[in-house]
Amino acid sequence: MIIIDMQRDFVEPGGFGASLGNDVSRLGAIVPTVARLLTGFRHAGLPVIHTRECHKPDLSDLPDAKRNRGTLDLRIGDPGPMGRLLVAGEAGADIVPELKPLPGEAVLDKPGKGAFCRTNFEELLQERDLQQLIFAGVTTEVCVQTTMREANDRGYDCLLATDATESYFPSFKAATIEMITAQGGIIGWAASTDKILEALNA
Ligand code: TIU
Repeated sequence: MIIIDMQRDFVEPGGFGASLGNDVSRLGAIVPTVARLLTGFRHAGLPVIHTRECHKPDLSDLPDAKRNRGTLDLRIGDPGPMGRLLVAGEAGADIVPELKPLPGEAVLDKPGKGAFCRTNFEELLQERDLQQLIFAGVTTEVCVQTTMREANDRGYDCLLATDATESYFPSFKAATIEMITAQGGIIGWAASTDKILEALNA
């Protein structure tokens, strides 16, 4: 199970997602569903990898092209109510408490939207001998979809948990699920948390 960026910065008021002008309540609403899926994976003894989109405190891994986006009055690295926006070690960069990683679950910090870009994600997958990846997290069309596309090109089978992912834009989530699964699974597949748990328990 790959849980993408379930961080306070995206899910809670006062974080990076809110700084971009988004209503974050849609994202907070999926936390119990992601937790249910996570519990299923933990009970099945299957590997879990958590990712966090965040930058080094000196912002040396933050390209100007990324910093100079959004509402420029509050940018990545600037101080907000949960610490500096999207900076490693700050409260906002933490994974929400309900999904706190257990010891033994990898936590991958990534400077980009996709988890493969400038990280050791592929090594983590290879060390665990993983071929089939089930994705949850936020946001569907940004970090989740980018990572699924990168994984698909690297030869992994990808499945998106449709009710354990969310976007600030409902139409973007729907379009993402459609475009991933179109053309016989051009990027991968999609299934509900209930269906995935049913398969894990079978
Ligand atoms: N803004 C938005 O929809 N997403 C991000 O910036 N990052 C992730 O998706 N994690």
